[in-house]
This record gives sequence, C-alpha cells and structure tokens, in this order.
Amino acid sequence: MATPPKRPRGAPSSFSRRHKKISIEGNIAAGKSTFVRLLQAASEDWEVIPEPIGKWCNVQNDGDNIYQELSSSQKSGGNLLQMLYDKPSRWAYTFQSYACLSRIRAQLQSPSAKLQEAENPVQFYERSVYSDRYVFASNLFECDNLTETEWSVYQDWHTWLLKQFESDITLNGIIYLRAPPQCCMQRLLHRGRDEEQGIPLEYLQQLHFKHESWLHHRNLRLDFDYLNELPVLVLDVEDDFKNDLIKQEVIVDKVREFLTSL
Ligand code: UDP
Ligand code: D5M
Ligand code: MG
Repeated sequence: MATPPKRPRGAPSSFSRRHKKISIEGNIAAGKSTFVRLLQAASEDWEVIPEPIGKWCNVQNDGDNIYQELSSSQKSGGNLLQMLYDKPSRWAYTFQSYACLSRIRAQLQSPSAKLQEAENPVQFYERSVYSDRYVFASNLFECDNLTETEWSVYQDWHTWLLKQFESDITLNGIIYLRAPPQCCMQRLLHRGRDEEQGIPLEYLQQLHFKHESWLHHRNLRLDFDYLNELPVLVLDVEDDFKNDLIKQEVIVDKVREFLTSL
C-alpha cells in the first residue's frame, strides 16, 4: 500500500486549509440561535457551536471551595447570568472571565468526524470572544460595572490568551444579524428567559450601538489587527424569518455566496 505523502512540520493540514470559521454576531434576541438552527439544517458541511449559555446559568462546583464566599442562595443557584443581571458591578468581571473561558473551550473541541470528511467544512460560532470584549465587557466598563483596574486586567489577559490560541480561534468571517433594539426587546420578551426579564430597552440600545460601531460603521479600535480586515456579511433581520421559508432560502443563499467569497 502506498504511504501518504508526509506533511512538513508546522504546515496546515488539508482539513485546516479547507475549514472555515464564522462567528454569528448580534444583539440579545436578534435571532442568532434561530438562524444557526437554520444553517445547521441547510448543509451537511456546516456545524454549529452554540453559545455556552447553559454553563453560565448553571455553574457547577467541581472543586472543594469555589463557593466559599457566596451566600447560600448563590451556592445552590450558581446562576451566573442571573447574578450578572441582579448585581452587575459585583459579577461583571467574574462573568467575563467565565464567558471567555467557556467560549475558548468550546472552540477548541475537535470538529466531528463528519465535518473532517466534508469537502467545504464550516463551523459557525454563536458569538465570539471578540463580542465578549468589544460589545459586552466594554459596555459594562463604560457603565461603571467594571472598575478601571478590572478592565485593564481583563484586557491584558484577554489579549494574551487569544494570542496563545490564535491559530485555533482565528475567524474567516463574521455574519452580523442586525435588528433594531425595539425588535430585540419584543423577541426577548416573547422568548421569556427568566434571567432576562428585567433587561431595560436602554441596555439593548447600548449593545446595539456597540455592534453598529464594530460591524456596520467599522470604526471601533480593535487590538487584533486581522479583525479590521475581516469580511462581514450584514443581514437585516427585523422582518420575521423564523416563519418565512422564502426569506430563509434568500438568507441561506446569501450565506453561501459569502462563504464562496472568502
Ligand atoms: N424569533 C422570531 N422571529 C425571527 C427570529 C427569532 O420570532 O425571525 C424569536 C425566537 O423564536 C425567539 C426569540 O425571537 O423566541 C429570540 O430568538 P433567538 O433565541 O434565536 O435569539 P438570539 O438571542 O439567539 O439572538
Ligand atoms: O443570549 C445570551 C445571554 O447571555 C444574553 O442575556 C446576553 C448574555 N451574554 C452573552 N455574552 C455575554 C458577555 N460576554 N457579557 C455579558 N452578557 C453576555 P443570546 O442573545 O441568546 O445569545
Ligand atoms: Mg441565542
């Protein structure tokens, strides 16, 4: 049997050359999860890495003492998302460290065997370590929910950590699901996630402004040079697409066209 040709050390594998990584960005309840479910069903070559929200709502105590300083209700709940919304100035930093850890961990998992065999494999991430920082953490800092020191420490380790995992997490493109904050508010209320029921419209407006500046106007200063040049597909999703098969087809076609252009 012929031996396969040896790949030089450090050279990318055939899979990593074919493999594309796309982040789906957008405001809370814009429709990202609905959108990625649509993509998952549209092609055998496409795989979705969902946002690890389950982990944030149910932080497990694996070690002995990690909850020592928490009250008994926090010990039993371990719902970091709820804690963030109840008391952002206390929990913003903890939330950001856990969000980043859980996203990197999810992104480092090996692609499924099926994806590795695919001709044009694509992984779609629901949000990214970049929205954590340039949308959420940055906004929490501007609203005084992260101190100057916490923001500096966060930015320092975030930059360093991402550089360590650069080759595994670097994106090939971003799809921005754009919707007015009022539309997101309606969808948020309709979804009815308990932790989010007290979110004011103003919070969605702040996050919208951050997304717009990063992905629409593209005038945000970013610490990772490649992000400034990264192709972005903007999809307006104010009109319902969940229950409209024609719109879904149009959207999937736009995604295919975008992927071909990368
Ligand atoms: N939704 C909808 N029409 C759409 C997109 C979403 O009614 O075209 C609903 C969806 O069923 C859910 C809510 O809006 O109840 C938020 O959507 P999703 O969870 O997908 O948003 P995400 O927070 O993931 O962006
Ligand atoms: O919702 C995910 C939920 O998690 C929503 O309430 C926003 C929140 N979230 C996600 N990432 C962050 C960061 N980095 N900081 C603060 N809050 C965050 P969905 O919109 O369904 O993805
Ligand atoms: Mg979602």
